[in-house]
Amino acid sequence: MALLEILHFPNPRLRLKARPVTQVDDQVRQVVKDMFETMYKAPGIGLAATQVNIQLEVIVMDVSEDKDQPLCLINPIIIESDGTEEMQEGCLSVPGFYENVVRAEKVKIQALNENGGSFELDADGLLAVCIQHEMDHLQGKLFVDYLSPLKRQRIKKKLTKLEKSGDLPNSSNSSHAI
Ligand code: K1U
Ligand code: ZN
Repeated sequence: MALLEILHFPNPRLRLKARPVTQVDDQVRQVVKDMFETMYKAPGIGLAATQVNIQLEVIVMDVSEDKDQPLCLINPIIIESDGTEEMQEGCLSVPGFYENVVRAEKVKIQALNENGGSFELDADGLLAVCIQHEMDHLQGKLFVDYLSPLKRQRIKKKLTKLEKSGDLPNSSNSSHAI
């Protein structure tokens, strides 16, 4: 297994669109394993392949308290959505910043698992938010895109400075005021 490097906003590679996986083979399963290792180490509750510079529609997640419910989504599509909900979000690619975002309250998705099997999942709460956040990554979209241009610009400036100085903190151990 290998730890993968997580790209940080405003890296332009975070804006690339992922392409669907055509065959869920051993190479894809290795990417999934490496992404789980990277997500758990960060630590985070989700990770999209785009964040580790892989342009494939692959997402790993685990929103459980005990970190014992790994979930892999390959080529996910939202087939139903309902309601709206506002929740605070973070992002491993935007370390240290947490902001409220409005998203669908419930989503039903269809995806492939790491064995290539198709499944459907009804999600609400944090799981629904995380799925939508990660699916945005696959389209090159970040949660900062839902904020005002002023807030986004401030975050960009701070992260650019921190990246240059080598002081970029881990997302889980610090937060910044904007
Ligand atoms: O996509 C990512 O960068 C992962 C992101 C997922 C996410 C979090 C919150 C709302 C929507 C999507 C994270 O995991 S940020 C880190 C985080 O939330 C966390 C870290 C440690 C413990 C618990 C949560
Ligand atoms: Zn994110």
